[in-house]
Amino acid sequence: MANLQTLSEREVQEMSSLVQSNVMSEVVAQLQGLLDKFRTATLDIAVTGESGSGKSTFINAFRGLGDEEAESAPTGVTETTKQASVYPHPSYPTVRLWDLPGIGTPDFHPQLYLEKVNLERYDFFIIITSERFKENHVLLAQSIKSMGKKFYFVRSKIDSDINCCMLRRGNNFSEADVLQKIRDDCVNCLEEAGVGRPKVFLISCFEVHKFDFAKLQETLASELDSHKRHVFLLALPSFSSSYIEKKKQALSSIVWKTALSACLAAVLPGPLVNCNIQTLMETLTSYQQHFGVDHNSLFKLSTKTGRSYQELRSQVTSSYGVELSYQRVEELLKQAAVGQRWLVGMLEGRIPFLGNIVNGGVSFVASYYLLKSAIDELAEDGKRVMKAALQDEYDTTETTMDEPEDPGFFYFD
Ligand SMILES: Nc1nc2c(ncn2[C@@H]2O[C@H](COP(=O)(O)OP(=O)(O)O)[C@@H](O)[C@H]2O)c(=O)[nH]1
Ligand SMILES: [Mg+2]
Repeated sequence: MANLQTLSEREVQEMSSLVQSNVMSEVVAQLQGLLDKFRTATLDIAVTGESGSGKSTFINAFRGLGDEEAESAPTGVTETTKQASVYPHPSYPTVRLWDLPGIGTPDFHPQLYLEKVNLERYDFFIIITSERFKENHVLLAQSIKSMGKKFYFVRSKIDSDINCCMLRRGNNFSEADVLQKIRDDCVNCLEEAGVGRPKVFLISCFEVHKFDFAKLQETLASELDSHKRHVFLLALPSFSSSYIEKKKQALSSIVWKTALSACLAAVLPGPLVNCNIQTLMETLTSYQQHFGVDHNSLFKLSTKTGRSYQELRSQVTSSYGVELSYQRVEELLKQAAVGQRWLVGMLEGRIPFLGNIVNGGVSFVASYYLLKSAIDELAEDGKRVMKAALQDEYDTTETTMDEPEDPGFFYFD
């Protein structure tokens, strides 16, 4: 069950100032505008490197796809195009990965290249190599930096390196030593070429749960601003419980805004009446998708992993994982309202009228409690589903990450 103590002092204060300083319709408009920013935030990630370095494979792995799916970027093909190709994330189309033309030609000119691929379009660049970093990588990184954008160095196909060493060295083999050697080599190469204190992520697109793939994603998330970070975190694949936790944190950080928006909209006159149930139903449906427990996600996962749909479905045991109807949400909301008297009391004391805004027996407290419980319980469902699907491959280590910063109510930029 959700712990309502999570409604922090700061959140109550923000809520109080917002509600007291504005007329209701303005509050609703501001809240909805703010939530829309989270929903519609775009993220454009450019992936560049030499032909054959693994750009297209990386783009597929990042989007949670294999190489052979309908929406996958073609891999193992020689690049002929000079244009960037765009690949939206299958579930979060505002997160787009761009497959950039190869940079290997001897007459490579970074500035012209960046103009041609339209540098301004991207939030940041991933520069991939499957061998040593060369002059072109460094020239490109310097140009990207001089034009005010960020880049990250990635060394791909680490699984191949490990396998080669294992074959060559037999029992004398230490994976940690091989990784350290590759890392040192990459860093030295870049330092010699004039890149100060480079950070290099070692990855395998065939074993994304190993090496630095998760670290790369965490680093990218931590360097994005709050709206972009929100959509980025939701787009992370669910193959480890640590990623599911991050999605949970991202959704929890805006849950009181979502609840407030739904319950205030319902007390305005006109066509918005009862939109709280509708909004809550839509929100709960989106939560099911975020945690991969809706019909479509389960079906896709079943096809991908060869586990039966029924087996995966049976892992979804929370009351929020069912098919949602208007009546069902109303019922859940009524249940949520029971036993939350203390919070109603607290809010009434602090924010007059908020605790008992009632529309058809529904209040902010019940909406908040419903959404918070749903996030917690669907996240647990999501973990059980992934564990059943991936079995030994499922990573249960839970790294902690600072809660995404809440932009608050007074920054409507
Ligand atoms: N072992 C291994 N092979 C990879 C990895 N990433 C890509 N490849 C292979 O490298 C080849 C080139 O990959 P591709 O993504 O088409 O490279 P691109 O030309 O940069 O887009 C393909 O045969 C991929 O299967 C990886 O992480 N590990
Ligand atoms: Mg390619």
